[in-house]
Amino acid sequence: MKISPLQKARAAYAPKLPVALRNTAKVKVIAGEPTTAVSDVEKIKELFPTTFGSPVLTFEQKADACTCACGCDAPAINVGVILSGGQAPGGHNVIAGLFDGIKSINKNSKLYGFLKGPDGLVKNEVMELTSDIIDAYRNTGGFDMIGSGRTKLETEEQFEKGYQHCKALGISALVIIGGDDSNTNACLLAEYYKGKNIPIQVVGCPKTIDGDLKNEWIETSFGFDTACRVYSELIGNIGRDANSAKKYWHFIKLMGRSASHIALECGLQTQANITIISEEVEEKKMTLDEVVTYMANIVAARSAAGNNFGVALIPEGLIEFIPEIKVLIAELNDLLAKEADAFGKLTDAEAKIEFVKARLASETGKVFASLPTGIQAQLCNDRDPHGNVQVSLIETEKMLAEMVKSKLKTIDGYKGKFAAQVHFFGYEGRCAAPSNFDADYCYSLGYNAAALIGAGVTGYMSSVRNMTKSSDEWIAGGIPITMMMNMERRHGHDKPVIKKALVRLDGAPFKYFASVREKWAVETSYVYPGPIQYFGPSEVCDLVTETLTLEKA
Ligand code: FBP
Repeated sequence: MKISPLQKARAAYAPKLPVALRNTAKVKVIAGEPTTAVSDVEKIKELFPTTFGSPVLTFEQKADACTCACGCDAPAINVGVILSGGQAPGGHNVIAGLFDGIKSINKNSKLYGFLKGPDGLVKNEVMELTSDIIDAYRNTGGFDMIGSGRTKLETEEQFEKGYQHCKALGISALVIIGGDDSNTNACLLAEYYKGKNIPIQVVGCPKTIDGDLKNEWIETSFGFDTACRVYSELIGNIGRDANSAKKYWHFIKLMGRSASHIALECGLQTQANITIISEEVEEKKMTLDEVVTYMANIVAARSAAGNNFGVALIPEGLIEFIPEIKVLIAELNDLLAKEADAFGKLTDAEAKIEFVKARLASETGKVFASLPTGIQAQLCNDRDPHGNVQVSLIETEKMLAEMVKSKLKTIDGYKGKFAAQVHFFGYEGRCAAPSNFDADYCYSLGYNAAALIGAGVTGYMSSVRNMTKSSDEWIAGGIPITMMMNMERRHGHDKPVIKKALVRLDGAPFKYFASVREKWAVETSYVYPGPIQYFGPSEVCDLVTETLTLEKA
């Protein structure tokens, strides 16, 4: 198979490891105090009777290694690994780290990859991951080694099937690489197996480009760093083009299903003129018109200074955070579910829009009427199998560009020219070759997951922290997943879930951004981050996100 010169050279990169994991035979486990949950403690305790309260674990190196023939008398272990959810740069390195980690425990250990996500476990689609396979994927982007999927592991039937399939292969531990929901389900699986004395450990690894799986113990989810660098490179290039031609406003929607971490990080890296943060819009209860007015005023102010160009960053999840649109979407979901038959008979967009207009309540009807026709049609059309509007398919960037254009006509004294270009950056960043940060972090998370398996624990998430410091100071260990949980209302039921980390308006990254955004809006102070550097001096290769740097400052 032909590979690019970069891929070939990058395969030789040796990711860094925390000191505690550098000699497996010397790993010492330090257990902290019993833990609790984020909130709803009694309920979480009741739902996770055997895994609740486990201590935080930290690995250290003891002075002496064991002296047996293989360097360690730990038995060989067979481990299964699953990639769950959307792709994120570094997934292959988690698997490579896990492979090297279990081999360092005992060279006869085996790693099995369940194919196409959690479905592979349920349907027994699996392959052994040999060193040849692992070596071909070291430091590469993508999840194509074993594939991924969005099936949720949540029913007893799935858990039992998974058990039978693991038993047949002698698998005694599963590593689930996923976001908040997948790790919540990893914990349910751990609880089920432990509660039934089924000898299968379950360990999670924090993945998602969205950056919304983080807390005191999980500093960041992997993939966020690389994805943001790819988007920021492109935004920087666009900023430079805008500043060269001086004739376009670029409206750029950035992936991130609900949280705005990606938009904030890219705004910080590139100093774009406008960065909308959904969490702020919700907090201030801004209407769509207020968001549009805010943007149009910046366009007008720049125009008054002779700058009829700019760059605006829009988080993918924005539409769901605007309170009035949230209400509209909820009403639309109900309406179209109730009137599914009559609505289903309509074929053209115009008829669908009229159908909806005639039935919406008066306030929501006004909001609907204020939207551009294309967006009205998208709100009527794009529904997922659960009957919900698929917000990621709504072209918010286009909607805002159109609405800003109209709004400018109402601004006193505005005489500028407004021409917009729209973009959506999402999939471009999800499978990029991992930056040094993600390559190191992911390899360490996988190696650390092996150490957690070696320590015999279950229901833990692999944690490597202190990542803004040199690898000699990274702290490796395990965090009980129940510790990150609270109860939330999902699809009409109260469920235990890992608390999703939205952008905190009292957090250092947002506060810094808020202190400089007015200047960035009016002045043209773009930063051009350029492409991720894989070779060269540490100051360009070993960067840490602005978000993490500000959070740890
Ligand atoms: P995960 O939360 O599974 O990591 O996925 C994140 C994400 O990339 C979002 O940013 C985006 O909204 C969504 O996946 C897109 O999903 P799909 O790949 O199914 O189109």
